[in-house]
Amino acid sequence: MALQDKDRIFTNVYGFQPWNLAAARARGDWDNTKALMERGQDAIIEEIKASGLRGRGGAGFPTGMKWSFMPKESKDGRPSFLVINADESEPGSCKDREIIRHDPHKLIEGALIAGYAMRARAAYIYIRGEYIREAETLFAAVQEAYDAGLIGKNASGSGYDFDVFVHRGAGAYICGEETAMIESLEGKKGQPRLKPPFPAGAGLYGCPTTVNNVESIAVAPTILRRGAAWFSSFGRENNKGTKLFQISGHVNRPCVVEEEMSIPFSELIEKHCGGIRGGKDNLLAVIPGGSSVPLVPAAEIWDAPMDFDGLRALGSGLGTAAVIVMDKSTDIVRAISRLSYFYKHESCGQCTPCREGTGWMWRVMERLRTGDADVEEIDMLFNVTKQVEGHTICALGDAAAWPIQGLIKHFRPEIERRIAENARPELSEAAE
Ligand code: L3W
Ligand code: SF4
Repeated sequence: MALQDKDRIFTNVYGFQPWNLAAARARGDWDNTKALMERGQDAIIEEIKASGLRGRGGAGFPTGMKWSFMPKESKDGRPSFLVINADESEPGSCKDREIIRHDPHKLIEGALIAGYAMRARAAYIYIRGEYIREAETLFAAVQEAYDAGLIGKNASGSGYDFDVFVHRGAGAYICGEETAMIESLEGKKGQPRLKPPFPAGAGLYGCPTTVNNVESIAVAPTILRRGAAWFSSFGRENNKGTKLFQISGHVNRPCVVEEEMSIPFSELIEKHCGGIRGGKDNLLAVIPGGSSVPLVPAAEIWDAPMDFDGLRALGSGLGTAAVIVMDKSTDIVRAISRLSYFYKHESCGQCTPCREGTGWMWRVMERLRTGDADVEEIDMLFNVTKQVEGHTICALGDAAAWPIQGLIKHFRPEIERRIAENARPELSEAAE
């Protein structure tokens, strides 16, 4: 059953009301935050664990468990930090933008509560450089929260001191990777670190740090107010809660919508997007989780539950729930080749399989696009993706490999057709 309005967390996601503090308070934000904090740090973490919330930035790591990795006692006087990932750069992903535009106080209140639970001294919100207006809103909302005594010294009257800093990125996709983000915050070139150590052990300035996505933090106050049982009543085992889906591409009404986790793809599209452009039979394929996950052909996606396990079972993933819909007018080889160019462009270059492999994969993809390749190169390209996947410091290498693997797995005949037509142009002329 689809989500009802009363069960939506982001009630201002379309900006029908102002984002400011007075309007946010009228929507229930900052309502006796002190009482939430008085439940105690461990109780807050247990409630988030019990809710089943999994990270909303792509990896789906259990949020409460991540918070529990943070030390309860400071070692050598080192502070702990919360870093909030607002570097939303995944092609197709635009949900964190809507939260910051229209509901920034949910994020700031969530930062305080999460930061308090993990005993952090401050939160750093790292926002992508291209989000200029959103950054202005965020700076203004943070200032409102300081002026009202909600954050800063004795935040919300809790006796806990907590600062929130907003830091603007400079347009590099890789700074969305958590350790590259930490490097960038420290003023260095944004390049991922080897893990372990994970940030909870050694993160920002070498101090214990948790990096969470905007949506993961912004839902926390509502989960605490309405209870873990309420949140976990949505979705199914291991895939709980509500989720912001972002549907772009060939649907009649692209949108961002909060829905129940595990909603079938068909219901998401028919109910909120006015259906596929040209009707269901015109659907070619879908990239269901942002460009870093493999595409799924129309026949397989239609009835699939939109959650971590349902999409993994199809060889893809939920990622950030950025659903890219492609109808039969799409040149699918060109589309994936364009994504290959994106990953080549965004590779930070510090590991060889990614630095060399992304360029190699893109060049072969371009030859497949034009049909100017040998048929053996399809398998060779697949082998190259396997040499890159799992052999790099961060997940960008995997992200560059998986879309190509999905293309070859599901659309090999289309690639072969192009090569054959290029070798014998009279075939395509005869077809015209
Ligand atoms: C302590 C352990 N902490 C894991 C933590 C880790 C991180 C989180 C998940 O990549 C994915 C990527 C993109 N002790 C731990 C531990 N952790 N084991 O858990 O870690 P991980 O490595 O599974 O994922 P990741 O490196 O954070 C994120 C994918 O997301 N993605 C898109 C991303 C784009 C955006 C955006 O634009 N907003 O987020 C789409 O699929 O490919 O696979 O915090 O420290 N033993
Ligand atoms: Fe940089 Fe690519 Fe290596 Fe990630 S996989 S660290 S982006 S070179």
